[in-house]
Amino acid sequence: MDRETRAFAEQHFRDLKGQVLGGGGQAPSGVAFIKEPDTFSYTDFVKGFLLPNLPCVFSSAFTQGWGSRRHWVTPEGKPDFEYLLRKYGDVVVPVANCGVQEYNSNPKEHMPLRDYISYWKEYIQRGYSSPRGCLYLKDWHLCRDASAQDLEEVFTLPVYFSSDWLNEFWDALDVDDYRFVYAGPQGTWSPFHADIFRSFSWSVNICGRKKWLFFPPGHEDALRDRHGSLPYDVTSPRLLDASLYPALQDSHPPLEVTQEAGEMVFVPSGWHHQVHNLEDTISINHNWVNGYNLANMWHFLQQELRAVQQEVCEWRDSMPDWHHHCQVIMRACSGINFEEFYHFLKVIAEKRLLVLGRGPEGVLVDAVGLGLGLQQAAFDAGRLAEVLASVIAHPDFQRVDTSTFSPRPEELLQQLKDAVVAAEAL
Ligand SMILES: O=C(O)CCC(=O)C(=O)O
Ligand SMILES: [Fe+2]
Repeated sequence: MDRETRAFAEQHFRDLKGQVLGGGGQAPSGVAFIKEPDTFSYTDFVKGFLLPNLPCVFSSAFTQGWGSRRHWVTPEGKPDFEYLLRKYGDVVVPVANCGVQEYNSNPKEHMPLRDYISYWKEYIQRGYSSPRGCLYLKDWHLCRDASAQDLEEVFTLPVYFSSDWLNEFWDALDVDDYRFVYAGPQGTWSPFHADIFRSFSWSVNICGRKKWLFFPPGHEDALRDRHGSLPYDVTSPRLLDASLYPALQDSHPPLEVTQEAGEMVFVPSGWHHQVHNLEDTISINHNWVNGYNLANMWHFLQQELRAVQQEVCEWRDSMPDWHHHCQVIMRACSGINFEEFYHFLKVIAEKRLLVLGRGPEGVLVDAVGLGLGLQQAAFDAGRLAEVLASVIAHPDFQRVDTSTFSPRPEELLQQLKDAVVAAEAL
């Protein structure tokens, strides 16, 4: 990030006055297609897509050099099953059954990739059907199963997506990540959803094609049924039944995108989407959060807590540690609670403080191994300070026992504020 981009982004957030990135309201008439890597800078991405929170598609020229595009694909553009078997046949992968709805997703089982590929080959031979149903390999954490050297061969993180705090945090803890491979025959699909924690995502087709149906934030509300639930499949004819979906006449058609082989889709924060594989397809998908959508994540966590509190409100007066239980339930349902969110902010903030504290020479040494420039660190510190201030002011965070936290949240906030002031001159 350069100085000018930082100034532009900081002004954008000042103008928002604490509101989250939108992209809602009037739907754009189409999704931009970016052709030329040489003429599209990080600043162009920030101004055109990250800040306005709008989707876009990058041409296959952006992923030209990726090893997976050479090795995982046959000359005919099909998945190279033999290569994948040799390389990853024994790895156990998660597989969802697209034909079975369990709440708003599909039941998952685990099997060695070898077995999934046997299934896939047989599915093709039988003319794209199987008594086992339509199985989709989803959320395979390849980065956990392959060596770093191997991964260098697979893909290169595009600069546009390089500020990725979710994976930075989980890598620091060494427990999880949000980097996935999806693979499945024509007809596999992902039900209607918005991404975890209102993260951004990016998705590259290594081979095959996907159809994306996008709804800007808020537009999903017109698709709710009479109980307020979101549909599982927005293409279902059930949605035309006005007694089931009373607001449907107010809905807008989705923005439709066909993603070709090698192309990269940017999914903005809080946009609901549904995705269909139009051919046998393998993709790499990452979820990511950074200074641009951090406030969206925090906003989402507050909504999640309110939903839990509403759900269990009848025990509020009779249960002494009701608030604590709400946090426990929230963690079970959403994967994170307020305490863990603070921990996330802390881990990310401390690295920025280290870089900023060291000054320009420190960045050259970069012993934190972040490749984090001063302008990026300064921007991040500003975003962290804004959201941390809001966390500290939240009554439910004030109920969390922070006495053992190091540093204490107020201390961390002060450090961030000091760093932001010191970084103004950078
Ligand atoms: O490719 C798919 O099936 C789903 C991808 C997705 O939802 C995402 O990348 O956010
Ligand atoms: Fe998604």
